[in-house]
Amino acid sequence: MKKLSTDQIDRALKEFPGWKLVNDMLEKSFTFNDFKEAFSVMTHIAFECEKQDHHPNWENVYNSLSIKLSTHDADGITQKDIDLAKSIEKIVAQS
Ligand code: HBI
Repeated sequence: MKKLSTDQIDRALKEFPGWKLVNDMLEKSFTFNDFKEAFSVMTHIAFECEKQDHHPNWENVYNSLSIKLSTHDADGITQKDIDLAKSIEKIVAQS
């Protein structure tokens, strides 16, 4: 899978606000009402990750969830990271 250029990433990120490119990773933090909601969203995301065979670096502290995406095989950002970020936005919007 080919690494995306910064321009390509910037263009893709225009579609969904809040994601930042930091140290070659896409990252965004979310805050939920409580731990149960955060963990429920994480569970939905986890199943989507399995479908896409693409997995985040993530940290959950009570009702907060921070997600970082990169493609290990490409050592940078690929379309797989953009696609997963889109799916995460959809899942969070439905929570
Ligand atoms: N998840 N973020 C991320 N990056 C990868 O390169 C990756 C993955 N999940 C599974 C996966 N690659 C498989 O294709 C194997 O390379 C482990």
